[in-house]
Amino acid sequence: MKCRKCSEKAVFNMRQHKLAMCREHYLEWFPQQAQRFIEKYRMFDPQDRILVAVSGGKDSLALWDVLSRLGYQAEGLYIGLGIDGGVQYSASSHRLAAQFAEARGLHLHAVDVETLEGATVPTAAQLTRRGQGKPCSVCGLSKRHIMNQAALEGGFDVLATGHNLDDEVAVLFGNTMSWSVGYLARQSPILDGEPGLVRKVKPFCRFYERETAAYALLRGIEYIYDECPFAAGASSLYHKELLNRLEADRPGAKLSFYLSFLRAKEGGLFGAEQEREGGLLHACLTCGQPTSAPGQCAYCRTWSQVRQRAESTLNPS
Ligand code: Q46
Ligand code: ZN
Ligand code: ZN
Repeated sequence: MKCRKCSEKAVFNMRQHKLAMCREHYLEWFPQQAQRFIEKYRMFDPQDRILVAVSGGKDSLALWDVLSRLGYQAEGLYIGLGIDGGVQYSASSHRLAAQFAEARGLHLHAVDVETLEGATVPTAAQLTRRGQGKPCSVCGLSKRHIMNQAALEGGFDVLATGHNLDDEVAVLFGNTMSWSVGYLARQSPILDGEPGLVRKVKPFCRFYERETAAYALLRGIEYIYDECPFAAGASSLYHKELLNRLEADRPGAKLSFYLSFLRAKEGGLFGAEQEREGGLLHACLTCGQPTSAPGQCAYCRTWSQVRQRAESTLNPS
């Protein structure tokens, strides 16, 4: 197969776009596409300061690489969750993110959850029994809170995450299966900021996972191959498997599902009211971040419960 642009041997074929390219042209095409998406969804401008949430995986490192190549002012944020899982997941991903930043002279901010709150995410999940011992619920809420706080405190205009099309479509499919209208209404390439909440964007939301993986590989980016050990058995992985089968039979099915959804939303499918994050918001009494829960936000409530439980385990009365 030949490259569409130069007739050299193609190294990567995208059936869904009927497009094959050589290494050089793929590495040129990919950031150009990202720039198109950034402009199309009005994500940010060159003068904006961007905080990229970096997990050490291929998507977030590829995103940071692309934004830097495009000339954006992008700094990274790594959140240490304290997950080992027999593969030193957090330690390895932190090392790879730091190595990536150092090699390119980029600035990586790091927040360690255990240093901040006194316990790792898996310990917190055990102590609170939130999510039946699976740390994903404590993990998700902690990441959202810390990302928002770091972006606001650092004076960033926007927080960018590396979610790709496969991620977005799996979430869309899951939320459609359960008709979670509130979540569907807020699923978007951009979520506007409001007082106390930073603007969030997903510049890779139209790239297939294998496209971001090919980019990372061809750019020689070293990233963590292991999934988080707690991801096993997640329904999103099952949905991804189903959707991969659909895509294999009908190339382009995922992209068209996602784009049709965005078009329907633009057409007013959910109405303006539901697009606000979490209904009526007020400031959390402890941290000041906006929350719809009475009194404290879920993050502060969860972590104060963790501290209480840890204390009563250490000093049983
Ligand atoms: S939520 Fe769950 Fe992920 Fe946190 S504990 Fe791992 S799998 S990292 S996106
Ligand atoms: Zn070429
Ligand atoms: Zn709070």
